Amino acid sequence: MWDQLLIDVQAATAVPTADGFGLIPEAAIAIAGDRIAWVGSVKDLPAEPSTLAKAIHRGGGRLVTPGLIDCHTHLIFGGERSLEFDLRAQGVDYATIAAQGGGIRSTVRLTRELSAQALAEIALPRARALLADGVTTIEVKSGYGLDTASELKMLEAARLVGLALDVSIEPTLLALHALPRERADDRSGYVDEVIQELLPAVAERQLARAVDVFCEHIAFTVPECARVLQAARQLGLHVKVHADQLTDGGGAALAAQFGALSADHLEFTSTAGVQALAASGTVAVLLPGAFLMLGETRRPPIAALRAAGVPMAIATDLNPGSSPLNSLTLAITLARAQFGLTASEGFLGVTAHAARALGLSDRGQLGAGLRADLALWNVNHPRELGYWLGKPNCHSVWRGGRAIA
Ligand code: DI6
Ligand code: FE
Repeated sequence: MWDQLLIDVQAATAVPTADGFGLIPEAAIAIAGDRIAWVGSVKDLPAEPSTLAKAIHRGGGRLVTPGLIDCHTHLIFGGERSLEFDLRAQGVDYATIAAQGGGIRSTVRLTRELSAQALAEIALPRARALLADGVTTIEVKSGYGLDTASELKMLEAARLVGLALDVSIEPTLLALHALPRERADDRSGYVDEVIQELLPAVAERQLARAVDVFCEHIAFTVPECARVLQAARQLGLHVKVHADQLTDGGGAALAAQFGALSADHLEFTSTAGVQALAASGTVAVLLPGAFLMLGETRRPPIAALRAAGVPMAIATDLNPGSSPLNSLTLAITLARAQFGLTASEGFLGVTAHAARALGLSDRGQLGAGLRADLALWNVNHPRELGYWLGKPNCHSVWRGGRAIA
């Protein structure tokens, strides 16, 4: 006998079918412990539903999907940078603001001042908002510490959020984000320290599953990033790259070279970069919030990614500088409106493909053996998840078989 059985729902399983969503109109989902035990059409159940499980839940005809996965966030940070948004409105661009001491480094100052507990405390409402929007897994990057102790503190804060809230936190060490002010004259020494001190400390304490780098003219060069990615791989960590956001710096090819789980942003990625991603099986993570808030005009090469069969994921990139976007469903709509993704691409981008961008094979779809992370929605069709702008459609959220929101 199953523990729980959810009926009177329409399921979008994110298991590819001709409709693009893996729809099951009159679905039943059986749960055993924290896992899905069975998914199918209610008429294919082996017996009368009430005889099959200890608890029967009726979904009131709602849509059920996998719990959504936000595969790229900078959830942990001190302060906010609304003033910079105003500066950009007055014509000062992101790179200039960064060069003048604003940008990432200003968040670093505020983040260094706070304890792990205080950082977790101010991140909690942001995590709760994601959760209320159907998200059950949040990737969280460090990268506003820029010294070993402060980076470890950020990863600890991410862990505390996961303890305080019923949500899966997937921590990523953003090892190269910006050159800290105190190391302005010592680029190679800083990269050495990241490799010799920070990476081993994180690997030893198992504080992150992946290492990320910001490969960009205002951040770190391809050779600098390559050194760090190489070291990360040697420590057995996954890698990711912030690639080609503001210029075509070869970031996608770099990600592919190191077998990265994902290459993120990609606005300026060339055809060769797309081919490289396809060959390495790297997921393209699209970040429409940063595109919108930085007033970008150059779109990621969606048609080429699609043609090459590169899986596309969508994430909030939630951060105080370029993307203060605190809703993953809004991110879907923005990706669809700005980049021309189909409804199915939007849906898979926050479910199956987002799981792949994190190297997680136990979630992102509704299927037997996978985690029972579910979201129920007050909508008629999964198309609507990437259609409304800011309308709260999420009815309830389950994580590991338990109703949590
Ligand atoms: N790319 C981003 O989107 C964020 N970091 C990065 O490398 C922006 C971070 C910030 O501006 O604070
Ligand atoms: Fe980012």
